[in-house]
Parts: sequence; structure tokens; C-alpha cells
Amino acid sequence: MLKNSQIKIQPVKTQAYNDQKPGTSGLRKKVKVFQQMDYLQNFVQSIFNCLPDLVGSTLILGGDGRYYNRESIQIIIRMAAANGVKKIILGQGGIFSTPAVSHLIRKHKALGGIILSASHNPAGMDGDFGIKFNISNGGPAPEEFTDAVYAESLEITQYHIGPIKGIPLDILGTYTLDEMEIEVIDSVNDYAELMATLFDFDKIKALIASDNFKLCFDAMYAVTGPYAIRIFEEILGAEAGSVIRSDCLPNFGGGHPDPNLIHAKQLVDIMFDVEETGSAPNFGAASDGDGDRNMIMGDYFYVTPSDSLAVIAANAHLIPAYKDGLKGIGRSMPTSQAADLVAEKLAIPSYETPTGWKFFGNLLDDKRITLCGEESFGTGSDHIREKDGLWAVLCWLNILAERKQSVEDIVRQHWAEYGRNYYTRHDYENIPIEAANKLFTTLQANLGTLMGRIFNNRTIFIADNFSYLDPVDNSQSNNQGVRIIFDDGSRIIYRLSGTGTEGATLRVYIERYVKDINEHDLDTQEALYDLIETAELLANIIGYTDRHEPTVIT
Ligand code: VG1
Ligand code: CO
Repeated sequence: MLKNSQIKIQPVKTQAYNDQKPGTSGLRKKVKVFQQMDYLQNFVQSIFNCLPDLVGSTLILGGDGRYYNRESIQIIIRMAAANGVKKIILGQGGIFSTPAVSHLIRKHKALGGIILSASHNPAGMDGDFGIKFNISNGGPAPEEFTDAVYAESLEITQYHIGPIKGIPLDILGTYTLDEMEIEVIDSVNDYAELMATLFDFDKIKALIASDNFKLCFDAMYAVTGPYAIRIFEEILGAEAGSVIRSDCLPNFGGGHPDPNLIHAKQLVDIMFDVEETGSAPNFGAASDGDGDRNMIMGDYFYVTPSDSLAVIAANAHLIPAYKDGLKGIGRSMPTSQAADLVAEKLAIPSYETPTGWKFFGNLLDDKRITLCGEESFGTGSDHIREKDGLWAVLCWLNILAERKQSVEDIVRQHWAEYGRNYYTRHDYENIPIEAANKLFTTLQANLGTLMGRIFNNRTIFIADNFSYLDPVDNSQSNNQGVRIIFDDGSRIIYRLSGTGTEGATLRVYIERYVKDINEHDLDTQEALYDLIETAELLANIIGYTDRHEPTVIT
């Protein structure tokens, strides 16, 4: 009888698809699209074709547990074996958070990692699925690589796939398929160990054990459940039940695991004590589908992601991993300028990058920055090359343990010292693509006429479409969002989302800086009222989309 390895498996002929262009963060489509004949196979083979060092390499593989995760993993394992990969390190049950994959790539010096996730997009049979490739530094593949994968996917005619051999995803151990080794490891261990090296776990344990401290973490039925239970409850001693919605369900419980005031309503209600139990926890947090984002709350208090980045930066010296200081801070262009003010005070450089974590990779590798963040609830540091939700939560717990103040007091003191950057993002989801394109073309065409014009007593002094020149490899990224910047530092930014799967999503980001402490108590939407009005006026959002309200305000 022939052994598997002796059977020469012929490549499978396939037809190219023309819609496999990765967006802000990998390829995201409806599950039904991914389930089309050879759709996943084509994309995976296109990735493999762009990796000259694939034969003999190690890859990390796992996903956020959403519907179609397990089936995809079995397919990818068979394809990796047939393409000459030497070893796959797989998360138990097919589960890995995005930051865990980033860490494991670095730890094992792997060639890269495949993450099956559509992050915050809803899951389930009728929901979304996605696939991201991370390179050997642990970070999302840069545009040059994703462009090459797309080009490959347009021309693909065949793929390689090994024999069917169901790998027991749930049982730890080492298996083989053809010549390839598959090691199924605990999804949480390595990540939890890394966290213990960065933070003062003893101090955090003491804080959590104190009588007057209670925390609540909302895993939103997505990937962080097992991570949060292990770290917060088992290692740091939070009482059982501190982690809510901790089961990692294939449909994320029917929800939308986007940690914001709308989608994490359950947590928000607990933190604002809407049931009037008289005992709102002191600290609340939530994470997204694949565990790379976070929302931070105090009792009756919400911290904007831009402020969270600035506060972590200003207090980083209290955290063991950053006690020797920060090299610099990076933020995506639409993120508020609060972190820049901290960088200025610390006399360290600050960088403004396009949206998407891939742009931070070079700055981190080149040791230009230590911390980075995005307004979309993503924060991270040089410990890995992805944004990291639980890491951000641990930063806050470490800071709280040191400062022994409430979340609100810490943020208010921050504003008193640096001033407050009022900030909001208005999303118009699922608008017709043509309408979105028309709005943008017109806005773009008008930019030249806007300089010097005055709206609500503010004069426009920059009106352009943001371009980024990467200072490390000199690559240029154009059309990264329309910026309207006023003479008082206020900004209005317009972008089209690159992660949606239905229609177009227009994001409008609005910011205003207020130094005067007597004006730090305004409601955010009220504080930004006139800029919101200007944003409508400049882009004629109602005219083009017939939408009178944003779908989501964060
Ligand atoms: C959104 C966010 C962006 C984030 C990206 C991926 O992109 O705005 O800041 O990096 O999602 O995050 P877009 O193009 O839709 O605005 V994740 O956690 O969803 O992979
Ligand atoms: Co995510």
C-alpha cells in the first residue's frame, strides 16, 4: 500500500474570482461568498504563491471562532501540506485571537500567520467571514504584499491540496499530514505568559482583591472569552462572573462584537447602572470579535479611544514594560490629536499614519515608536505587531493599581493638564456605493476652493486628501481620507470604510480642542455641534445619501 506521502497529488484546476481584493484588514466577505466553489482555496493559494520561502516554513493558524472557522482550517491545513509547509501551529479548537497570533509568529520565528476573522463584523451563516495574513514580524501584511496577492488571485488557474484527514482540532497534541507537522496548542498560554512579563500582576491582583474594587469585562461572545477568563479570573483573581458573555459562539450570540457605546450596550448599561443596583463596577472593558480592540469605561464614565491612548502614554512609566520611557507615539490620521500633546510634553516624536495597523509595523520595527493607537478602539505597543485589546485593559488596570484613583479622575486630571480633545465619529453604514463615490468625487473636486473659507468663525487652512510617506521604507500611500483642518486645530475628516461587506460606509471624524478646564464638562455632541453642521454643509451628506442621521455615533 502506498503511504500518503508517496501519492503524487495533482493540482486542482480552478477559475479565478475578480473580487478578492483585501481591504483595511484582510479579505472580508459574506460567508456565502466564501462558501462558493474554491473561493477560499483560490485566496489561500494566492497568498502561498506570494511567499517565496513557503517550502519548509512554519505558519501559525487560528481564528476568532466564527461560523466557517473550523471548515476553513481543515482546508488550509491540507493546502499548507501540499504546498510544502513544514509545520503549522494551530490554536486548540481553531481559536486564536489576532494579538495571540502576532505574538506566536514572533516567538516561533514563523514565516507568518493566517488569521480567520472578520473582526467586528457580525458572524453566523448569514454573517461575514474573513482571512488575514500576517508577516514574519507579526504584523498585518503591508499593501505591497496584499496588492500582489490580489494580482495573483485574478490570474490563478490551479491550487494544491493534500488528502482529507480530519485533524482533531480540539485535542492538544502533534499530528502529521503528509510530511507536515501540525501542533495543536493551548490558545491562551503563550499570550498570558507574555502579559505577565509586561505588567505588575501582583499589584493588579492586590487592586482586584481590594474590597472596594469590582471589574466587568464583556467578551461579546467572541474570541476574548477564554483569554479574559484565564487572565482576569484565574490568574488575577477577579471573582467568577466578572467576565460576561464569555462563551466563544460561532454566531457571536447574534451580536455585533464592536466594542463601542452602541454594540456593547450590555456593558454600558452595567457601567451606568441603568438598573439602579447602586453598585456599578469601578472598571469596565470590552473587546471585539478577534480580540485586538478595546473599550475602556469607569463607573458612569466612558473613555474615548483617542483619550485612552493619550492617558496610557502619559502614564506608561507606571507600567514595568515601559518604565524606561517611550521612543515615540503613533496614531492614525483620524485619531484625535490628544496623544500628540503627550508626545510633545515627553519630548518624543509623534507619527501620523493612515488608518489600519499595517502602517505602524515599520515604525515599531525601526524603534521609532513604542505605543500606537487608532480612534476605532485599537491600542497597542511594541510587544507585538497588532493592536491588542486585553493588553490595553491591563495597561489601565496597572495604572489604576498605581494611581489608586478612579478612571474618571485620571481622565479629568489628564484633560486639566493637557486640555480636552472633544471627539466623535459618525458612521453612515450601507449607503449605495454610487452615492458614496459621488459624494467623495465632489468633495475632492471642491477641496481647492475651500482654503481660507470661514465656517462658524473658523478658517480652513488645510483641505486635502491625506497622503503618507513611510519614513522607513519610503513607500507612499495616497487617498487616505479627506482632511479639513481649521485654524483653531479643529478637524473634520471623511473616509470610506475598507472593512464593510455591504454597500459603502462613510465615516466622518470630528475633533475640537478645548484648553479651558471650565469647558471640559460639555456633552460631546453638543461641544461639536457647529463642526457637525459644517461637516454636513461641506459634503452634502443628506443630499447624496438621503440619510438624516448617522447609523452609529461613537
Ligand atoms: C476599521 C477601523 C480601522 C481598523 C480596521 C480594522 O477600518 O476604522 O481603524 O484598523 O477597521 O480593525 P475601516 O476601513 O472600516 O474604517 V479590526 O479590529 O476590525 O480588524
Ligand atoms: Co479586530
